[in-house]
Amino acid sequence: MAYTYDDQNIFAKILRGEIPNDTVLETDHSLAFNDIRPQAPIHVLVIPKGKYVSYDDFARNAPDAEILDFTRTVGKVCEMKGVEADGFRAIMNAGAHGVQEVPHLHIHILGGRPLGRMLD
Ligand code: DGP
Repeated sequence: MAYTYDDQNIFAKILRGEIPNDTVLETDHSLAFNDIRPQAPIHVLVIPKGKYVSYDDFARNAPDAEILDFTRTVGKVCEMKGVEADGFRAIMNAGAHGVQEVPHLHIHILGGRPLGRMLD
């Protein structure tokens, strides 16, 4: 499958510094920031700086260094936010069926309260 990246998506604008964000952590290849519409007391988005539409695009096409950096950044955010002891939820939406609003890969890290069952 060919992935077409939209340079005008909102996270591309955040990465270019065109709109502000509430940064939690920035690394060489990744950016973590608070979600503008938090669904839980802790709701952080982690994105790669590279142009990847979705997780499948990233997993198939990103260099190992970017995948490692992204993965480690998620871990660091969990540590910084203190969600490891009580637990958290990590979600990546993809495409129309996944109801992905922003077409730049992101993982939601949600925590700070019991989140309820998601799948039965
Ligand atoms: P998704 O449906 O997985 O694509 O979720 C996109 C998330 O992005 C949603 O929880 C709201 C968040 N979001 C949308 N626009 C902005 C923005 O301008 N700034 C921040 N920080 N978050 C945004």
